[in-house]
Amino acid sequence: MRLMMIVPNYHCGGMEAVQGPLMNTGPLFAASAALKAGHQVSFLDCTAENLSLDDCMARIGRERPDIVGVAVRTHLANEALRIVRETRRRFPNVRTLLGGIHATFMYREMMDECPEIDLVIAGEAEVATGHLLDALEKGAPLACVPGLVWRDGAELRVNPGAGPLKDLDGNRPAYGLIPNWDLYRNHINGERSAVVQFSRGCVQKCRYCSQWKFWDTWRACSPQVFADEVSMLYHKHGVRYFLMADESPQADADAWKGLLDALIAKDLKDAVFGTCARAKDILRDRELLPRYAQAGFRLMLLGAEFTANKTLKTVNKEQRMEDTELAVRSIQDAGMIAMVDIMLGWNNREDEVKETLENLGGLCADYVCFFWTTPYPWTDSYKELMAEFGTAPAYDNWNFMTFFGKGIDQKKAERELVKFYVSYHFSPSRFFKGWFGGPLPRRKLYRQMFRLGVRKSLAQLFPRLSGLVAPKSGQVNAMHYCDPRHRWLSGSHMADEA
Ligand code: B12
Ligand code: SF4
Repeated sequence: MRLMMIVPNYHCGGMEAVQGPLMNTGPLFAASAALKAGHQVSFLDCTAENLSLDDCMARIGRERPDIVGVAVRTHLANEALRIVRETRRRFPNVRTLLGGIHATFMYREMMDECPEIDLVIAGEAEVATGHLLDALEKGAPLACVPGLVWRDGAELRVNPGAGPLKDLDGNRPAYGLIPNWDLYRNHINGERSAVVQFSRGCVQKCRYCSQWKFWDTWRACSPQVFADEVSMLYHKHGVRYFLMADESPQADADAWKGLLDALIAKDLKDAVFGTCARAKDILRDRELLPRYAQAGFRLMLLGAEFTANKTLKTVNKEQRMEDTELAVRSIQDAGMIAMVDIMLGWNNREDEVKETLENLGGLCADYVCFFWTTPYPWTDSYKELMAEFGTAPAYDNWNFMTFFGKGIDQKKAERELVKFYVSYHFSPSRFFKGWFGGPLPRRKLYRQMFRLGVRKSLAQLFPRLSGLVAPKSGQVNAMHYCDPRHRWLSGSHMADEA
């Protein structure tokens, strides 16, 4: 069978503006078993190539696949439906398949709304995609494909899933499907980049988080397999920036230490790694942090989320603001850059935004990034947040950049955020520490990111300058986003029983 994996085109600023155009590895992982079973798979990243729907259809027309598989995260859902509908209209014999976190939890809503969707794989898709293509090729019953949602006449059948994938070593992403690595030149060091994954899942259960329910249990591949893969990307494809897709890669102290040793043994000069980390793992590893830097880790992203310890407790975050502050200092002392995420709007109140900005004064992070609270339908806090916010925007705007509530004037708040960015990142002490402090690799990267931040902020404040000041690669320049073109919908999107 010929499967064509498609990433819908989507740009919204935010992390793409900071990190640059990075690949969606979901379909690459999902393709692994299918390739091993001898099926043909291709990969079309409409985001990286900034392709219109027509361009996307032209590619399908050229490749003539038997089945089109579309990656669906929440912000991609509407564009995914457009692709599916247009595929059916232009190529009636091509089957349509969806996968990804949004399709996993919201398949019923999607399939009810769009009869052109033939199939959905719910959950981790490595094993199921292989089985599905085998079954379609042999005309075998679809009931045997784990986690598959399919149409049996007018009925929707939901096959039991296989559970979390255990064999991570045996199901590595098919990076070989990437047609052009230059599409993924990041903004951090300007080099080719790859999104890589060591572990899946998280050991915490934050109430707002959309991730831990998807992955269920925490697991990792073996450090050697991961290091070999990274080394292959470095030597064969010239990748120099690696962003980890993991939620909490350091959760198992021994596995993480093994990974650092394996990477150090590879001696990948100039390789830069960025990863999320929990403050508590950083504090546990304070002695080990120089080894992180030695292995190439330069950019550590901490989810501080809230500055008020009371809110952190309410959301089950299992960390205090003091932990983040100490983790930030420890990361910097070890010669790495500490980025911190803050979530705004939880209480739908302007004074909370103001208080958060005031409380951040004591945090010495190199960069602070803000996101608006986004209540995904399958999260524990969804109902209470929606009761407060009342309305939800169209899925295109579920992107952490759009605030759902009426209690905060987003435009006004973002003007305050820009002022905060300038005063925080240009404070003389922070500026000198970042620009001149720590070892050379840290200083170099800091300066590069600082210049980028200045250019992006100028483009944000004075859009007419963006042609002059913004980087040439990538489609996105604004750090903030609120797209008035999208319709605001009333009503809620209820979680399904997936
Ligand atoms: C790396 C990353 C990025 C990178 C790269 C983005 C990219 N192109 O993928 C950057 C930094 C640019 C980024 C930006 C954004 N991101 Co992001 N990102 C991630 C991160 C950390 C890893 C993604 C990943 O590679 N996962 C590993 C793969 C293997 O998992 P997977 O995609 O779920 O794939 C599996 C299954 O879902 C399935 N599958 C996936 N696709 C398909 C397709 C088919 C056909 C099939 C059958 C199966 C299938 O099979 C895979 C293997 O089992 C995730 C969190 C996470 N751990 O997933 C957030 C995450 C995907 N991002 C998220 C968001 C919201 C964004 C932004 C909107 C934020 C912002 N405003 O900046 C932007 C959107 C950018 C864009 N253009 O789409 C959310 C999405 C939430 C949701 N419910 O949909 C996540 C889940 C984080 C979160 N906190 O909730 N992101
Ligand atoms: S620590 Fe991060 S990944 Fe883990 S549950 Fe909380 S928000 Fe989600």
